[in-house]
Amino acid sequence: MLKIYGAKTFNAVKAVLTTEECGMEYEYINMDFTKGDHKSPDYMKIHPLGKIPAMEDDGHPIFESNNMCRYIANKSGRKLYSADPLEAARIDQIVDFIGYHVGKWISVYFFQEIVMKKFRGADPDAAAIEEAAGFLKEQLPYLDGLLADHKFLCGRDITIADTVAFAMFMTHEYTTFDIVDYENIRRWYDMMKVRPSYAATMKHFPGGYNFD
Ligand SMILES: N[C@@H](CCC(=O)N[C@@H](CS)C(=O)NCC(=O)O)C(=O)O
Repeated sequence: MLKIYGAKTFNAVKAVLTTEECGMEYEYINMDFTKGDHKSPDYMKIHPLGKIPAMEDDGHPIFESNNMCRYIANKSGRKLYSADPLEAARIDQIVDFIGYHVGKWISVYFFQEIVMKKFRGADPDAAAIEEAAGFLKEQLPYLDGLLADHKFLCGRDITIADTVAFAMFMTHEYTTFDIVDYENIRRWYDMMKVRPSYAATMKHFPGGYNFD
């Protein structure tokens, strides 16, 4: 059985949401950053850098959340992924676009307005947020356009591009990042949120990314 080690972070949500969508059995192990669970010698055998999330499949350690999602999808019989190289590349290009671009900038809001403000008691860096907002303004219309033509980011079926992106977009509920100008992203987000996988996932993350 899969063992997923997570905490309240979007990277952990990606992995659990993907597992739920794929209908795979798993055990969720909640890691407490404040107690240093992620730096314990046992956990460092699973993730050598002591980062969250990570997983084990029959004792085999796997880390990096997008890679975990792809592995889970492949293992499930390629639900949410594809055996066809071209289809797989089309899914991966959106996963990478989220990882290297859109998600990177959404993370700035998460870091500044949740990590810095709530955990470190510091004022969010307005210039960093403004820079992120500028890049998102350039990048989000592309995703909105994809969703104008399709129900999901890569077509009519849900893929790991959706689960990876959704976990990042959840940030808009807890920070000043907003998607009000993107009608199709909003529709997709609301549709993803009523899927049974979301409710099942959020049992492990009570309160979402809110740490009040
Ligand atoms: N690229 C990695 C990021 C993992 C990561 O940086 N996790 C953070 C929390 S979001 C962490 O564990 N930070 C604690 C640390 O680095 O000590 C992934 O997608 O899994």
